[in-house]
Amino acid sequence: MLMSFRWYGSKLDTIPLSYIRQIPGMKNVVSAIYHIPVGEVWPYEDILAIKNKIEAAGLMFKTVESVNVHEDIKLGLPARDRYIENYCITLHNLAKAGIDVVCYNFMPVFDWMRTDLAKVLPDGSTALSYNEKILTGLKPDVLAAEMEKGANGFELPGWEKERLSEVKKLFELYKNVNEEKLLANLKYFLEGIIPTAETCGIKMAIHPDDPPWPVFGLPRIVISRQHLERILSLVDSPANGLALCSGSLGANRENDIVEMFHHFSKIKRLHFAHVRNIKVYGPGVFDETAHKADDSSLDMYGIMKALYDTGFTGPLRPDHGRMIWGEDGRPGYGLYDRALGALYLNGLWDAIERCGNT
Ligand SMILES: [Mn+2]
Repeated sequence: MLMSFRWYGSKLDTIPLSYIRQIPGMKNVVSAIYHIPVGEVWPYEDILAIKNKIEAAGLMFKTVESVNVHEDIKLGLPARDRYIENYCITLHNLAKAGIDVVCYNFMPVFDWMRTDLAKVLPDGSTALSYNEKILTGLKPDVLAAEMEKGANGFELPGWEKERLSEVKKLFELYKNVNEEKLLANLKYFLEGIIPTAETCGIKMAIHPDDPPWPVFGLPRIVISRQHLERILSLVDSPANGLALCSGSLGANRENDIVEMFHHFSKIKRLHFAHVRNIKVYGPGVFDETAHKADDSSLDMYGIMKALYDTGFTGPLRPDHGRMIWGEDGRPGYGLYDRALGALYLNGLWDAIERCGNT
């Protein structure tokens, strides 16, 4: 297991790499190139520049999250071939710089979604939260505007301005795309990029849809064990793998998270782990919480044990955190609570390892 921390680069992130380096057991940084528009090639020099910064701080840069997939690929439009070609060149450039895991998602129009970016929890901390009831009757562009307002002046990952200005047009285009069509478009994309990933030694990791159910009537194809199995079978290659995210998949209590981590890690198709806790109040209602089990719904110990037992060596990050101790930052991506999350997971791992070796 390679303990990792997401960082948005020196221009966009408020957290210095030197602070990340001080989190006990922190080894690897997960980052991306943010100034290149979705669909265009990431130049090797730009990747190298960020890698050099990270390594100068005493950390590794082995994992990219995300190389986003252009909507034309998800929609199956003719321009997709050019974007797939660009994607392959980006993979080559990343491999040349030593990256071996690339995360992406295949969610139409919106990336992850919440209805409150700063819900006050009983202890006074604030957290990302979701309540289906709030969404009912809300127009997609109104929600997009709300997300932007609540983002503290930061651009949220997956909620880039150029994408959101197109919301209405995109909904029109997605009218003819159902689950099967979206899956066929994913297959086409994977057939285009997996041979390149294989050649250059990159493991692709698809992130589950968050939340794990359809929103605004848009299709979702990465929300259950059956969906994940189906995606792996679209192109049966070790390079076609998963980024399991406990907080995303776990919002649907029918998903057996521990079993999923165990199974997909055992068959060596789990390439990236996002381990965070949530408190689920009922279908379609949840808050993001601290990793500790006291007031949350998911079995963090069970997940870490599943990873340990199956010999998981890939990157793992604590994913999101709450805002605590007066910290002001990008919702979900402050320093303090994510550092606590990493430490909690490292503690579990150490204990499991000690028990496993006696
Ligand atoms: Mn995640």
